[in-house]
Amino acid sequence: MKNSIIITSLILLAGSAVAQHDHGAGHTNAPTHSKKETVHSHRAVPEFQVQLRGVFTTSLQLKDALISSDAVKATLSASEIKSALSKVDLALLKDEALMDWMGYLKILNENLERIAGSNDLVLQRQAFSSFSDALYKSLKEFGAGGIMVYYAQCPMANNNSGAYWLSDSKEIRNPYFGSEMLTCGKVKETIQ
Ligand SMILES: [Cu+2]
Repeated sequence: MKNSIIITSLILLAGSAVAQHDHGAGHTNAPTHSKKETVHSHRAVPEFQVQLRGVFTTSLQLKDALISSDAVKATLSASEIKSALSKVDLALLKDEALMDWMGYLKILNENLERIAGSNDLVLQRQAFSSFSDALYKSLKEFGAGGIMVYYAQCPMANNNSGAYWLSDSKEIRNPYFGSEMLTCGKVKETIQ
């Protein structure tokens, strides 16, 4: 089941890549989202937004597990998010939006696997940071299906280079240090 979804995804991605990027010589395959590049706006159809919203609401359990420094609960939550991700229908997207989602999906799944496959909170929190970045980009690009999402940052996480998380509340509960630094952080952006 899982493998067949991944294989289907890769086929779609490969097909799409050929269609999008076979423009002959002179076309550079630059990374799609470098910081300076204009952000593409691909608001997805409402059905896709609802599915993506399901991934976000399921991800709140993972955030809460990390807030309470519960590595076992984090592994279980990561598996549930993978299941929510598998319900997101690729057929609702096309062209560049599909390419973008395939990129985010790969990062989301890879980091969920890292979390599900570890009992080490340090590793889980690193993976959660990458997961949160990709989920943030997805929600920002495709829309959050009518709910308010808070994007918060703790500047001390990741050895003081900072890390972000997504929440359904503007109240700060930092998932990166647990009780050591529970209320450290700041809401940087809200997404709808
Ligand atoms: Cu902090």
